[in-house]
Amino acid sequence: MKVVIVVPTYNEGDNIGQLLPILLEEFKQIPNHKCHVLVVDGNSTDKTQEIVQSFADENPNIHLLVETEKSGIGGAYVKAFKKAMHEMGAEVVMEMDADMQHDPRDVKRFLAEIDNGFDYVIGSRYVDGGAIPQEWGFHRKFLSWGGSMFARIMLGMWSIKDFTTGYKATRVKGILDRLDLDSVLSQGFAYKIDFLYKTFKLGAKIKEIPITFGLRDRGDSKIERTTALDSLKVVLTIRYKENSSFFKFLITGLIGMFFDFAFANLLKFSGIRSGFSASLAALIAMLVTFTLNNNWSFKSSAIKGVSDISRNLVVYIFSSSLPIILRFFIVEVLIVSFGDNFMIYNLALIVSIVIGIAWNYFVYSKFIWKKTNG
Ligand SMILES: Nc1nc2c(ncn2[C@@H]2O[C@H](COP(=O)(O)OP(=O)(O)OP(=O)(O)O)[C@@H](O)[C@H]2O)c(=O)[nH]1
Ligand SMILES: [Mg+2]
Repeated sequence: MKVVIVVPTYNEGDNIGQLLPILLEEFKQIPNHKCHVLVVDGNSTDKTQEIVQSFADENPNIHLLVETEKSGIGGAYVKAFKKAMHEMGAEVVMEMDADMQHDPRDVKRFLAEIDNGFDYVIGSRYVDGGAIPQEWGFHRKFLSWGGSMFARIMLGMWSIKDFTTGYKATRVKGILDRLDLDSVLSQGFAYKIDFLYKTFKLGAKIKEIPITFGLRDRGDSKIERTTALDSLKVVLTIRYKENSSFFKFLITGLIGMFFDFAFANLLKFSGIRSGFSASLAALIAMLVTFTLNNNWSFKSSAIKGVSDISRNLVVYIFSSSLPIILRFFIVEVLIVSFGDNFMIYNLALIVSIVIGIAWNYFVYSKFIWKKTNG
């Protein structure tokens, strides 16, 4: 297969001249694949481009792509992936740093897993046999490990251990050629989390292999101060996009509560009997939330037409009332069992609110605004 190893560089003049000859030597040990290197340079101000160009002049397997402007590592990879796929005919694309932190002698281990049928091979620092530099300070260790753990929990991808590693191999056919490269959520290091998630969602066969992440011994780190924040933003954006109707449903619930309180007071003080005011306010709040849910939270499956709306509104009011009735029993049972005090009462309220949210979301999304195929 044709393999293109993409190496992003920004002022890596001290490293790239060391890496390229090692890679060329390695390629001799991988005779079953045609291996190429594509260096994508973010318009370095040092000698990186000259060094790579002189290698490219001598070796048909080494290529240089120069960005007119540094666009961040994510932006650089997107440009290079496009060139690798559309101009170079890559069947496998690899990601590798220029600063020798990724051992170039591991390339064959990645390709062996592609040969075994895997689509996406991740060089992982957090599986057995993998390692991060012992010299890293607590801060960096914590950010790297904690970041992966956070992404793992938030994205529900339990099978993956290392979310931010930069050493990978991806099959083009069916995987990279199905990713929308232009909609990448970050131009910086956090693109890695975004692509990993999207590749996972495509149903790629993923394999994590252990790698030892070395220490950068020359040149400066390009990792930006904002990387952690940017990664957080990417993880939350993915979660929001996947669950936007749930978040909108929650906000609608809060707005409903506001209407409930406002009308309960407004009606009572305009002279209507308290009991009626309270019940009428609940009904008004339900009409408001039904309208918001129909036109916003579940907009893609919005109900139209008077008869459909009326029928579903009745189901809505009925089903939304059930958790309120259940609340009576939860509060009573907990108080009888654990004592009648402020803490137990409010704990019972929280339990019933959580049950209510879960029940309502279940009924709304599965029955009232169920997704129709297509
Ligand atoms: N083209 C391009 N390459 C970049 C950019 N930012 C970083 N790189 C390259 O991406 C690779 C990874 O960056 P590093 O600074 O090594 O990040 P790191 O390995 O997480 O951090 P260190 O351990 O400090 O080296 C290196 O080869 C960089 O030269 C960029 O904006 N554009
Ligand atoms: Mg590095």
